[in-house]
Amino acid sequence: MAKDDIVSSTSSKKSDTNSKTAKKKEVKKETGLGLSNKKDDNFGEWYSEVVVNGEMIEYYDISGCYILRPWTMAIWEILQVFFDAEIKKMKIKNCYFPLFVTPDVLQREKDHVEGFAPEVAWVTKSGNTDLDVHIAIRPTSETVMYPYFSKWIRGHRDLPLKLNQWCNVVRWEFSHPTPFIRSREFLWQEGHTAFSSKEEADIEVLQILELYRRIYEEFLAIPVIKGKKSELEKFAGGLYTTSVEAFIPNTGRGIQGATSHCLGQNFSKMFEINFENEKGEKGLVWQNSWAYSTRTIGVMVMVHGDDKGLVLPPKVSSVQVIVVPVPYKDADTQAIFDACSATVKTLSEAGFRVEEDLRDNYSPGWKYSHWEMKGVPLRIEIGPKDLANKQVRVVRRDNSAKVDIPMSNLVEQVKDILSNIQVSMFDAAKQKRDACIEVVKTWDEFIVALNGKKMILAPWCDEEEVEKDVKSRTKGEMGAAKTLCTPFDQPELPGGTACFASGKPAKKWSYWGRSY
Ligand code: 86X
Repeated sequence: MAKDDIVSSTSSKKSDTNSKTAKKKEVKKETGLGLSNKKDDNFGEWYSEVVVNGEMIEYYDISGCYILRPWTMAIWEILQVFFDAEIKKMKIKNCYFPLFVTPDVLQREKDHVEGFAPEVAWVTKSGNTDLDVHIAIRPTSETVMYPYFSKWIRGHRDLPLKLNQWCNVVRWEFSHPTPFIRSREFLWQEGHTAFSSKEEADIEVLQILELYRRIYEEFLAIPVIKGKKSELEKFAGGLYTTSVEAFIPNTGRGIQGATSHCLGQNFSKMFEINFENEKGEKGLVWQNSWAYSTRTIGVMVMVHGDDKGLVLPPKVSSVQVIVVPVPYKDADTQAIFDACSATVKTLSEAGFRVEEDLRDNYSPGWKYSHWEMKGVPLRIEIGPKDLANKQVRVVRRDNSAKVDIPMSNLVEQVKDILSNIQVSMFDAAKQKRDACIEVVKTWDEFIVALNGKKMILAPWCDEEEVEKDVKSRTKGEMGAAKTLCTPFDQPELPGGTACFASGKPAKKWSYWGRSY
């Protein structure tokens, strides 16, 4: 984006076309602002463009790897502060294990690694020398951590052991990479806990899942469904998997938002994580593991973004309010700038994240587009008229609503508007998501709904063979349909209801659809 171009384009009158679209294109060409793809027309291209133009991501010269810019990291840190404080209340402690794993340790739990092996990245050299023993880069840390669980846990007094780490992991995926959603390196937290009883482990699985729900619903303003994964879709190394599932209306795909697993005693058998109980009897610990990743941010962009760019929920936006001076030709520019700075001072003292854009080489209109692209929830404009009337003009990013508010009442009103934005972004996303949910009873209805990009709620016999059959009967260019989850919140299932796919007696309602 060349600044000089912008200044000349806004001051010169070389535009000679009346066509609105041609004019728009010209602005785009000269300023680099605006998106050339529309969300509803070309979703994939729109997404790539919005994460870059919104200054969240920069592409890197390794496919599937992305630079996370400050605009992204600020969101990640807000989620991190929340989650970290919550798990500390649960007496979970942070730690850090090494990035590298020996082949030995990686393969200790063969069944767990087998299917994933092609995704593991290896260090094979130091300088020009081939390493005698190649070293793997962690794709997840079960095998890294559990040998030490075995060492550290002796008796019941060593339990529960509750650890978490904030780190990066590498999975060398070969399917189409997408910023945040499927990248070869990503950031996450991984929690790993060990208990003396299954009951304690079961409770924690749901406590963590509730925190994941809150991240999506309370922070990112995205509705999710809590539920249990099918045997086919669960983490194969574990006993059962719970998840929060989100939905992307534009693509008609479900997306796993975060997972909380009960591992049962599978890993404690493999890694010999034993303890002696009060009666002196030996037992195997019960384990959980759970994670959410930077994928959360991609889901947020996909759900809320629009044709003007990102739309950030106030709770996670690093800038909640942007103040823009609007100095007309003969106005007292200094007085307007002073009013902007005073507004910033008042709002930041009241605890809002607020910035002013006083750059003199950009026009107000350019700044509006810029901060809209970056998704700042609220814009405050201050011009000569506002100054005279002791008011500011406030413009919402989510619905473009404009109101004038008296400077005397600034803090209270901004607070109300921001919390209103947070709520209405969630409500709008929920309304859109709910409109995509289709209840079906038969195979024919299922196929119609699937082609209509729906998230399908269907009665199911809960047989693995039937799920495999649904997968193979729906596979094609768009990818096969599978179960997303069995929601904990089960609608009534009248006796005699048949499975939509097999016709056998249905055991439960499950969500089905294509997914990421
Ligand atoms: C599954 C399971 C589990 C701790 C979580 O979902 C929460 C946090 N881990 C992760 N998974 C793998 O086990 C895995 C293993 C290898 Cl070797 C790999 F290359 C990729 C993997 N991907 C996922």
